[in-house]
Amino acid sequence: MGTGKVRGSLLLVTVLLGTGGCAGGSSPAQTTAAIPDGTTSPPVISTPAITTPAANSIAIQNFEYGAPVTVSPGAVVTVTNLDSARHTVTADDGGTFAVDVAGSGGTATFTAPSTPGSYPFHCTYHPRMQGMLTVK
Ligand SMILES: [Cu+2]
Repeated sequence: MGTGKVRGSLLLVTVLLGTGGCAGGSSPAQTTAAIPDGTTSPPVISTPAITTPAANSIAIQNFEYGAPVTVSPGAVVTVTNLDSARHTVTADDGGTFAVDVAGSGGTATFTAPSTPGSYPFHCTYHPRMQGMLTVK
């Protein structure tokens, strides 16, 4: 216990001396370290809606229909024509569905068959254009 008291006195002296020495005003700059307390933005894991090809849609580009499209029975399918040329989406059977889509971003919609199955289609202007609509 006795030693503790002595230590305390010495400490007091040291502090006093230190204070006197700093009379010049050149006190060590208090490094006000910006403590990232509360400023740390929590990792926002907001999954940005991955823009998969819009559901129930067919995009025509470069005289191609793109990947086969699968839709629900009776779904409304939107066709977008990114070519400058006009195209159609015409069911090979001729009557299930058929839309004419203006070029340069034209769009059209048709209703998918209500019966599940695979419905190949083509473009009446460019018969080599072949696509596939799957209903299930
Ligand atoms: Cu075409």
